Amino acid sequence: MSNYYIKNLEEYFQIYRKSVREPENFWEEIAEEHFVWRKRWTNVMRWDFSKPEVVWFENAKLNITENCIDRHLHIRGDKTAILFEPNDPKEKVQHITYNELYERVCKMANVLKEQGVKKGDRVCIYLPMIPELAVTVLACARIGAVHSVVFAGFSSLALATRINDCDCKMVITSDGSNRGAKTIDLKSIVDTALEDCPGVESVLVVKRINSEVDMKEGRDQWLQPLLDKASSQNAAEIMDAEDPLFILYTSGSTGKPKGMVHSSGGYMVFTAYTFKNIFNYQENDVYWCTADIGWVTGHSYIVYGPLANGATTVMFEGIPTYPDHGRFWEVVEKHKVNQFYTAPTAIRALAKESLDFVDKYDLTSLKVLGTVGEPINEEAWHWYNNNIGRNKSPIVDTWWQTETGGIMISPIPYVTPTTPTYATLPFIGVQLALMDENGQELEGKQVEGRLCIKYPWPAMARTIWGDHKRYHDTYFSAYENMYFTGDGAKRDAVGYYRITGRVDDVIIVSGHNLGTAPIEDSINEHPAVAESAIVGFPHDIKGNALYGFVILKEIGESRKPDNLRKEINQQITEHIGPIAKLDKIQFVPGLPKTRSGKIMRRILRKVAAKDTSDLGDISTLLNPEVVEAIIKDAL
Ligand code: 7RM
Repeated sequence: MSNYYIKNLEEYFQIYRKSVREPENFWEEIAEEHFVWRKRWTNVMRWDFSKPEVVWFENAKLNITENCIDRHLHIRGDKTAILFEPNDPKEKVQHITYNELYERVCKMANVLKEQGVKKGDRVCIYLPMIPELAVTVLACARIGAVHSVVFAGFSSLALATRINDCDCKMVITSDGSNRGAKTIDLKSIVDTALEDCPGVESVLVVKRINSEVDMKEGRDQWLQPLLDKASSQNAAEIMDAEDPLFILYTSGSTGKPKGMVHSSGGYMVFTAYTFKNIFNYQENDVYWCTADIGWVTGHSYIVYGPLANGATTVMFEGIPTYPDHGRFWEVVEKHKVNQFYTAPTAIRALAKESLDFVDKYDLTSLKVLGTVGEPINEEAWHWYNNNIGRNKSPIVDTWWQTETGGIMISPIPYVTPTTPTYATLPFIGVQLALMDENGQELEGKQVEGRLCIKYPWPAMARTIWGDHKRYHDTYFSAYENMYFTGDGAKRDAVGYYRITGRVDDVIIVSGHNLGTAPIEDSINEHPAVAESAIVGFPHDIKGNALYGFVILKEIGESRKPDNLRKEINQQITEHIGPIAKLDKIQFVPGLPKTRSGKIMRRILRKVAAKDTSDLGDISTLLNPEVVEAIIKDAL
């Protein structure tokens, strides 16, 4: 795998230029040299963004698990593939070698088959960060079933919506999960969800916390006895490069989540190639991404990207603050972690605590640090660089999305000089554009606009499950022949990109995408609520927190405001999950609206940020008088 690494900046520019001038030749060489295919493609790619239609490695056949597991067995069968670090630091660590991973995935694949899961069927995985999660994901991929992992912090309602949207016939869950000092009853959340999921025929349950659970006769089974009986050999299903590998839901500007559909071949090539170069992974390194596999970061950079490179990937069940604020650094020391990839929100939370939690540990193994999920602020960047990287480990600020499948903008460590808060340069093969509001591309340096992508890349999502029109309308209709990301960005004097944040109705809280619409829908279901609008406001740990402006019905006004606030948050927790709770709720007499009835969120954002000196032009409002009342009572 010689020419797999980018060695210096000159080489980066050289390869980048080639990837733009001859994208097909470029990706063909990568695909040919670094992966195993059952059958070669007849055509590298074709595309038409007006439909949109994108095909990579047309007619090629493969199974991604042969690339992530089988092909490593004869060269690194005894190497640790997954290093499991439990929530409780006193519980034994598990080193799962490639040989063992092969066996576990094959057994699980055979169980799924015996239970009637077939190629193309959707399987919902609702599991905590335990090895079974990675094993189940891979087992689905092995038999060609489409996995839909739902983050185990989502509520039963959110789970039910996702199960029904893609007609999952099976759910895999556990009795419960460990989170710091708490345990969560996952099985009962699943039971509640399944009251509204008539299509689910069977539930497999992993034992994790040994809690009492209800097992529904004819539907629910413990997983372990099934695994014990299963064969440890399984012939991988041969998949088309364009066959869907997984569905992963992300928030949108309507209440319904979007099930992004990812391909098998292109996704594999791009996640593996980005992983190797962006983390500079070397054969004996230990790599740790702290994300949950319930998010895309976990799919691409805990499971598929690292395993396709034969890496050792750490899976951490716990939270950064348990048993204390030193946990991350304790784990780095314990496993001699070389690459560490986390979210700015975690860095900010830990930066608030005493440096004693850091200084106790030997962090000299670290070679590359990464961030993802939201813009990192200057202060957090410096804290990370000074105290964790000791000014020696480069920080890769990686920008990408659930929709892009893999990292799109990032420095290459030891190659691209970094600038705090800048994601820097497009990755190889990624053609960016900044657009102004009139649909003109902004050329040259020192410009700011909406971030678009001009040309397909192998890991881009192919559609939204069951709604191709929405895929087109959301991403390909704003600008002709371009994918619109929903983010704003600026390009500086040297051509580096800095992401400025969302320009649509998505708010990033602690690195998680939250759509305003589903949260507002949830608030509005409260019997005392007439209407609501939520906006983000700056929060020193979460990046953004949520501020709700709520109009009450007559009946609501006689009730204690704090009780109502609690009830509203309780309801959001039930509908979506605790991540979507509001930090502040202000009861207002009205919402500022344009003549076409659109809420002018710009004004609400200023109120929430306590910055109302310049509200801009509010003369177009239908009800300008309401603005003053809102400002007067701002929290
Ligand atoms: C990987 C992931 C996507 C949104 C994206 C941005 C924001 C992600 C960065 C970032 C600034 C970054 N997928 N975002 N990475 N903003 N700098 N390095 O997070 O689908 O959950 O979110 O996250 O707004 O559009 S995601």
